[in-house]
Amino acid sequence: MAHRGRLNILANILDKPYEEIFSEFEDIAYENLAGGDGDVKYHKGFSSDHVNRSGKSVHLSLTPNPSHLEAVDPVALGRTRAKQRLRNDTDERIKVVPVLIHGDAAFAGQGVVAETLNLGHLEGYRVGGTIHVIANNQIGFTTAPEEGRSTRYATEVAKMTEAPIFHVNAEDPEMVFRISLLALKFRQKFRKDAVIDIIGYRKYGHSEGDEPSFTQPLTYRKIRSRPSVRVIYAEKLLREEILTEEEASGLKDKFTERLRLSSEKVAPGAIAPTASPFRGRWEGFGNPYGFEKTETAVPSDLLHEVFSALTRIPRGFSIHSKLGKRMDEIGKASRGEAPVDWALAELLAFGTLLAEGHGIRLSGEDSRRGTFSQRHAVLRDHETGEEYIPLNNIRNEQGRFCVYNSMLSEFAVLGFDYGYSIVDPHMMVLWEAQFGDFVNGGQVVIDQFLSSSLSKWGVSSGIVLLLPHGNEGQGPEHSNGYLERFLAGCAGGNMEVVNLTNASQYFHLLRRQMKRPFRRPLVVMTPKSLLRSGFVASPLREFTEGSFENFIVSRTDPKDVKRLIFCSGKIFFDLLAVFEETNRRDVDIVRIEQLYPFDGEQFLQILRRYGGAREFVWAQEETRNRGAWTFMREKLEELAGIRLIYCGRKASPGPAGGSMKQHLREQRNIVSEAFSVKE
Ligand SMILES: Cc1ncc(C[n+]2csc(CCOP(=O)(O)OP(=O)(O)O)c2C)c(N)n1
Repeated sequence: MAHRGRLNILANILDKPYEEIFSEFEDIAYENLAGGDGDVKYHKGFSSDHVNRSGKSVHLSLTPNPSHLEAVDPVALGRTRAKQRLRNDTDERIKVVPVLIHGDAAFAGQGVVAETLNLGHLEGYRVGGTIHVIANNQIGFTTAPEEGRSTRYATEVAKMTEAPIFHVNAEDPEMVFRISLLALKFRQKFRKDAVIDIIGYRKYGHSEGDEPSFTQPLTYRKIRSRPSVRVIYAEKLLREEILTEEEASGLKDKFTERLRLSSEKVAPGAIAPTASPFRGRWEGFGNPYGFEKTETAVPSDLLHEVFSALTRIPRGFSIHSKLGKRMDEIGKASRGEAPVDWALAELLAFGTLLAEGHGIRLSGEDSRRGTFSQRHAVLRDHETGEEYIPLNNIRNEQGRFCVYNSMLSEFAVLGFDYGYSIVDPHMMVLWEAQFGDFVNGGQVVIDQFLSSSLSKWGVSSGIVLLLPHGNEGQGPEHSNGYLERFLAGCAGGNMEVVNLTNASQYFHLLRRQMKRPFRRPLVVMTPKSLLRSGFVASPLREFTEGSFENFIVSRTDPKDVKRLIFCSGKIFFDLLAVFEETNRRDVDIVRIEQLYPFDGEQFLQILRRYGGAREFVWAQEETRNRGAWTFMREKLEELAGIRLIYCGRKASPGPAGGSMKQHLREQRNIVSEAFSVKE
């Protein structure tokens, strides 16, 4: 919900104790936060069980939301869908109902509203209808309706889903109540959205303290002389002889007394500690980030069980002829006759996790086949169009693999998947960008939720972002997953950012994500042209032994090394070509696979092995103002007391140029400089 009325909802609908709310006003509750920086009181979530008069219990849960209006909409829907799954409510979707409370200006103005309306009825994202309540006070901060929308009603956008829209007078509480019931019944019966537009006014200025008559003098003159809804309603009840004067004022006095008593209780130490957010399914996942190695290798039997599921095609099912070749490749890899490429490593990670009982949800644009035709997670019968998902046919008892092609949106879909990920730590949730740069459209979700929700609200997520990244001469678009932006948001072990160079690393990374006693968002810069390349492919034994490595060094004998080249991701292969060609004994390349959290201790241990190294180079293919350079420079120089020489593209407004020739020339220059440049 929006900010306005939030404390009211927390106190009166969710029964959040007034003492707790008052203590937040006094800033006392900060002492009780479960770590992190916290947030202002009107952004926080809360859950409670409400027992009605007939003794039935309803669990109510308010999702924490940032100030960025409407950004929480898809998050709440994703959370709803995950909760429906946990309650086996995936057919009817009537046990968990999402309710979104909007402001009128935000509902008409924010594009994510339309995205969310569109999303909520698609396969993979369906929630059985959302109830939208517009707290329509006919103003947005100081902006009048005619300045804020081109339509008469604030609710026009909802017509796209053919939702019924009820416009109700806010001064008639009984009508609001009746319409709310009607909307709920409609939603439960038809499993579609319903919109309740409650039209009223804002009594005071924006944020209560503002002076509203600077901008709306006439409206506020009228509002000041208007009796409040409480007074209007009390008068009606008096007229209808439902209440007496004494009862009406008694109710008011009782409530004021309750507030007074609660506020008196607020003193340091008087408040019960805030309950840990790591309860229920999150029990045991409240640990801080740690670099301990996680066992992620799998027994050969398990690996082969997944291999055979990947190549087993149901009798009579005809696959596309080109996929027959892919099946042969998988067969060869399973026999150790060919290395395992990136796409196959991913399927093996998914398959082994599923066999171990984890559910997996992968969503993104064209993710079922894969943008680069690499994944083929869903096969289609070439004659009938019927679909078959090999990963759902590994063994009888296994987790379910849910893979969806999303609608063409990043904001709402990433928000939805993030919302899904905060419900169940045992389920793996992945969101994939078509190309890394489109993550732009989901930036609000990244800044306001993904990177900061643990610190602000104690809300953990293990969501995985797959962002195709790398300069390949394709021009300014399609080259960059905005690595630098993720790194700029890193602090306090809030998320992991990796840029990997081989398939088995990816396999161990994905498995590690589900095997640790904490959850953090994981941002993976993924390959494009290298997806099927032998460069990143790994031998089979690397899947049955070993684990994820933060750093990879090339030499076993570092004593002759005078120059160390640090890099991350795809540029390594260009460096490697020269390294092998020139057979330089005095140079080594250190791949930094996990950029954040950065294991400084392990890095120093590696550095100590290269006691003779005097020159340190950072090589990257990204432009100087992008990639990991600024982030790593400060880190490495401070940590190790070294000076780094930069070898990479010069700073530029765009992430890459438009010419392939220029791209190749620049790539060659970076590499030759990395081996030869002097400070
Ligand atoms: C995306 C975004 N832009 C701007 C703001 C600043 N802002 C806070 S409240 C508000 C007005 C919102 O009006 P409305 O949606 O009608 O809700 P109301 O505050 O009137 O309840 C604005 C512009 C914001 N919080 N989020």
